[in-house]
Amino acid sequence: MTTSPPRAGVARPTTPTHAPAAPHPAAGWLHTARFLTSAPELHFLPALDLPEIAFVGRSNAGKSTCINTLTQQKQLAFASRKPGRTQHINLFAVGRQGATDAILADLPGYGYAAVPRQAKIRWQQVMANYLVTRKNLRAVVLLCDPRLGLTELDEILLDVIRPRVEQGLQFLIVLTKADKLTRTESAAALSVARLQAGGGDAMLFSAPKRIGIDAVSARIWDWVHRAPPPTATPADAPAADQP
Ligand SMILES: Nc1nc2c(ncn2[C@@H]2O[C@H](COP(=O)(O)OP(=O)(O)O)[C@@H](O)[C@H]2O)c(=O)[nH]1
Ligand SMILES: [Mg+2]
Repeated sequence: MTTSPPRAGVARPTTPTHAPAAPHPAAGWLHTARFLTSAPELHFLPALDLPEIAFVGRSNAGKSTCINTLTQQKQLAFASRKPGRTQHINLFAVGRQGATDAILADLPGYGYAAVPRQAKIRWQQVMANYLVTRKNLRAVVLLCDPRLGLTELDEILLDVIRPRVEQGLQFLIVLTKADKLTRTESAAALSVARLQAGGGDAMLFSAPKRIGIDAVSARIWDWVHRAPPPTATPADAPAADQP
């Protein structure tokens, strides 16, 4: 039997072997993110009973760009970058209006050389206090420029959260600006970061090349909608200063 060639300009109907995959709900869900509140210290933040995902990293690591890319909003993370607000913890609500089911927390960037010493020390206290005692913290995303690798302050942060990671706090290193690396460099940076992540994971990310956006979005969605909450919260743990 012969088949006639398709006429020019007329697409031959094809039967797809697989139905097109339904889009993952993570992207649409993250797009609902909106500014909730901003606070200079932990005790000014509202106590919330929703899983919270904290974004941390040194200044210039690409944290604002990552949050804006994941939420598909050009100004979300930059909107809070008003003078005097740079050292604040900014919270964003996620979920349909009236059905908020998670919080994104944008923590102040650290390691910026021009910041006075007192401000650096204050930052470390605010950050450590938040990471150790924020009850509803479900996961930490550490943004890292793989050309610099983890810095001393990143290592301190890892030490601070390690006990909570052992209790089920989720942890992910996002290697930003992956477009600046060759394939070989990316693979090497990823395996180093996976070792450094301890109980967590690492992923490559690039805003302009759109690398890792779906994977990081899906991971955040899973933390909120699939992962079991940590086994112990700071509320369950005995206070350190008790006999
Ligand atoms: N090439 C490239 N540059 C990026 C990427 N993400 C951020 N940047 C750039 O890195 C600089 C710092 O980014 P920003 O998001 O403000 O970092 P933050 O200080 O951690 O919030 C800016 O010039 C960004 O344009 C990326 O994925 N690829
Ligand atoms: Mg920023």
